[in-house]
Amino acid sequence: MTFIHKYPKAAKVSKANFIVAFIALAIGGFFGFIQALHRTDVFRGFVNSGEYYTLLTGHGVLLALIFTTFFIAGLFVWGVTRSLDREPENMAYTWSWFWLMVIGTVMAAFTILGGLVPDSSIRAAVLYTFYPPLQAHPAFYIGLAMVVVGSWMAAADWFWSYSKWRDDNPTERIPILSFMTLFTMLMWYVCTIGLAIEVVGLLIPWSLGWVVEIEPLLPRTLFWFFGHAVVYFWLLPAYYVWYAILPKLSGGRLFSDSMTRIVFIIFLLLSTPVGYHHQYADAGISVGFKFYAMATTMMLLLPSLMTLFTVIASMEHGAKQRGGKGYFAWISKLPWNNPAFVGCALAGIMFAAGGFSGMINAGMNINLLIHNTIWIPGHFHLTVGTAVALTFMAVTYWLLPQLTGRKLKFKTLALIQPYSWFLGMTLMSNAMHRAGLAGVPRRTAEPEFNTNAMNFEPIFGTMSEMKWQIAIGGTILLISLILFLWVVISSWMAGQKSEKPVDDHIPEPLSGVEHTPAILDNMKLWFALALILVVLAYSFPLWEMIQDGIFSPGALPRPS
Ligand code: HEM
Ligand SMILES: [Cu+2]
Repeated sequence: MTFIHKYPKAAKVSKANFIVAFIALAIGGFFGFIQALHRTDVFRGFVNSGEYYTLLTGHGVLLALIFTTFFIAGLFVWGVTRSLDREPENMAYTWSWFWLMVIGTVMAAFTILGGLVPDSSIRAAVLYTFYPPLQAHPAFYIGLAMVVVGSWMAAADWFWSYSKWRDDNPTERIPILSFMTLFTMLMWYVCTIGLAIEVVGLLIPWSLGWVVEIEPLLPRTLFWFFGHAVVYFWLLPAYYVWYAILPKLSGGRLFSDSMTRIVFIIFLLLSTPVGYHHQYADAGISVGFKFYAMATTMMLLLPSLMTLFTVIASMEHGAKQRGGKGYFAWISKLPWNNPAFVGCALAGIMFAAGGFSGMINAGMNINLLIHNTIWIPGHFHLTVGTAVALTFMAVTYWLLPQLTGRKLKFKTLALIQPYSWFLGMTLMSNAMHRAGLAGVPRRTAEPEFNTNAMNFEPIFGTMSEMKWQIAIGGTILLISLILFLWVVISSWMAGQKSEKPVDDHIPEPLSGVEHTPAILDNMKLWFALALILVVLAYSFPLWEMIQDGIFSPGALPRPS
């Protein structure tokens, strides 16, 4: 018996979410490949430079917003169902949030792709941050709003299952998979408040022409209220996999239940108040508030370092069960031939590298050196583009058999896939970081390497070498993506049917829930604290903006 035999209804929901996620991944990834060739001047025949921004918007929205959200929904349906041992409470309700998100996605995608139709008035080349004064067709914002409302309903679905389970199990501790899900979604509720106010209060009325002018600083601030926490909305499900599944894949057990819970609580508390660290270069926000955001951001290093420790300790335990010895020699005993393990492990290594460049982004003064350069895409292709995306791909190799009741096909190709993603990303991201240090901007269709107007002087290597690394890296990534889709589609369609297509048992943690203080499960307490921290972080700067005249059209806010 595996998941699909025990919970056929939930399996269907998870699979439906995964289908949408993988379509978004396929289209978005293909756009990424075109971008990598176009902006390096290696091949510019796919689109013209005006259309580049349409592709870039499609790439950012489809990958960072749609692929992630649908994959996370599929993963959480699996985890909540399994850990509470119950199917969703009401299937009509469950399918309604799924379809709401699908319709919203189609609307947003349609407006973006409209930009590729000559003379079309439907377009949305506003990039995935959609800052005014860039304006999209109203259906773009309405579609995205539907996706967010759908995700709120999905979270409510999981809280609903949880409360029913609680009625039947009044004294039990929240099972760890559900704990991680619920805390991630509490954080999602907090941070999407900013996005909802921005989209519903400002952007939709403005795109419909009901409001003539809006001051860019306010939507930018509301966007980043959401925009930093959203990175944890992507990352926490990857942590979920690293905490709950990776130890098992390494042949061991999770090191500590309470450490896991503490990490998720810290993320709930600190993810939202730090949004200003994306606005270090924005005028109109006093430097003191930016400093506060920097300090809280640095505190967020703590739960990531705790994760590093716990995950490596769990892997070491696994390797030692398999006969590993010594301080480092155990590493060779890890299952380096299991694609699900390899993908998660390589994703973790990339995340450590992304953490280092992230610290530079987070430093208020050093940030100015790399602000809006291609260093930034270099950074987030390590974090969301690999730590998250590669973990999701890898765990699919383990989840898909459970959801379909079929064995994985083409194991060798599946094994090459994470290694090739790692290689492609090493090339592309490394060169992006270095080109960014030399001053090459992000979000531009032009090669910008050796024009007469500007001469970018690298500290190390040459511009042409970096440009080729980006193009070759992007091509290897596309090949890796095709391998992934090939393995998934063929296993899904034609994998051998089996009662137990994969070992899906998850062992108990080494230090279990009996050592975990009960207060960690107090959701009301942590949620209230999170709200208080947000109010503290945002009320003073917003008040300052109002004082500066943000609501009088045309008035330029200045810090007082
Ligand atoms: C096939 C693999 C990929 C390739 C070749 C690729 C390539 C690129 C390139 C070249 C850019 C920079 C464009 C510019 O600033 O002018 C970019 C931007 C971006 N990529 Fe990727 N990428 C890939 C995968 C991913 C994944 C998996 C994610 C997220 C899950 C992602 C998220 C983003 C985002 C959010 C942007 C910024 C868009 C913007 O500035 O509005 N990419 N990508
Ligand atoms: Cu951030």
